[in-house]
Amino acid sequence: MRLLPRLLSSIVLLAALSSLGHAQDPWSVSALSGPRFALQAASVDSQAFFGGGGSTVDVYDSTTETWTIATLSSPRQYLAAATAGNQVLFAGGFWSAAGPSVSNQVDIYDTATDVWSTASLSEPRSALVGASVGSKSLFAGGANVVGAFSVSDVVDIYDSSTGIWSTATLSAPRKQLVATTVGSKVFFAGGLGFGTSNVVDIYDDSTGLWSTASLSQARFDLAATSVGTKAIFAGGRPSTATSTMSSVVDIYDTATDTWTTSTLSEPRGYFTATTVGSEAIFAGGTTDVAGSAVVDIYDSSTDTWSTDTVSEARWGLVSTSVDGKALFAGGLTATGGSAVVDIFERQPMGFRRGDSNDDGLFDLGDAIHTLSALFVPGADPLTCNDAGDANDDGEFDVSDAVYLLASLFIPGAPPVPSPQPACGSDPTDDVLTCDSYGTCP
Ligand SMILES: [Ca+2]
Ligand SMILES: [Ca+2]
Ligand SMILES: [Ca+2]
Repeated sequence: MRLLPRLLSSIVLLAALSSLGHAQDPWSVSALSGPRFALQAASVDSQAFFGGGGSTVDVYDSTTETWTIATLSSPRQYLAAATAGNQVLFAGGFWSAAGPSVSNQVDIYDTATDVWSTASLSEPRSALVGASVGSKSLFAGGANVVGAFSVSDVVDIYDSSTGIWSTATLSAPRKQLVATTVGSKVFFAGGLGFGTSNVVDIYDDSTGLWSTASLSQARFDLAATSVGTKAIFAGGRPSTATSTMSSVVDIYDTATDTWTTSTLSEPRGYFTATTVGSEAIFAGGTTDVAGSAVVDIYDSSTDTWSTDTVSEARWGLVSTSVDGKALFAGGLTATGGSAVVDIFERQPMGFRRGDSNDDGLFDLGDAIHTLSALFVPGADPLTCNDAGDANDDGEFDVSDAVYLLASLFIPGAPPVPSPQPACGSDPTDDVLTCDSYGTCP
């Protein structure tokens, strides 16, 4: 009768010790070759491209973690970027020093051949938006005149598999809209037309058909990204008549064909969003009183929101994701353009498979810890489910205790798969998480 209390107290102690494990800071900082805003970003394979806000394109290669520079055929701000197959495109925009004309220029970089070429939009415009689906880039809306109010409903579509350009039209002309893609569907949402727009134009690349939906609140200069089956539209400015920003988040789930809403931790507009893994990240912006460093993160694996910060408060920054890294670059601060690039990357937590109690040893205590985590009411869950997944089948269940006991005590039984005995990350991707593991560096 004395064994059980002792066993439970040692489980509690070990659980307390394992909670000392650490979650590493996912943020680091790099820099563009110079400060700029009203640029755009897109990624192909391991390369992230930050072009415009001038004529410079800063190219980040995530495999070497190095930067190189390319040049657009003309300097432009308020342009759009998208990818098509192996190609990245920068389209439209305008440059005030070049006079009051809007550009129809498209710069196309082919990552497979390392060649830049140019093309033309069917109509010059700035403050348009770019999107990518399948082998296609789409450039939608925008303003075609500088200095007077104008809006366009044109969508230029480039298919990299044929090299052919075609056009379509939005259901309502507007600029300062956003776009994001889920599967075969591209969503063009909100914007400023003849009034603030709540329109969502949806292009389905599998059918070539267009349809419409509505945001719960009309707004422009919002931010959009997608994660899993969800398209997410956040914040923005609801009216040109007031400086109040929106905290509304509209979420469309393509799996259930339903719209829901959520709320940003701080109302803001003119910000940016991108996604890495299960996390949709909304960063920076302006409250119209001040620049914001706030980051709202939606984790689709847990359906929860959390907050964080970028290293510098700024608006008009841009973002893209490459190889599990989300990069947030440039923008405007109260004192001018920013060159800051905030990089968000979850480091895979090192662990030893089978060491479910995180004491650095692989022994009977782990089988006991695994069984108590699974079956003792009130016992703490593992902080590193990957360590508990002794058979590395992507699930944490009783078969892991059986496998672990067999490998410990039955001669000839298969050993626990890597990483074991050395620390490492999970070589086989699965839905299990390892939030904390204290006995590996
Ligand atoms: Ca152990
Ligand atoms: Ca398992
Ligand atoms: Ca695994």
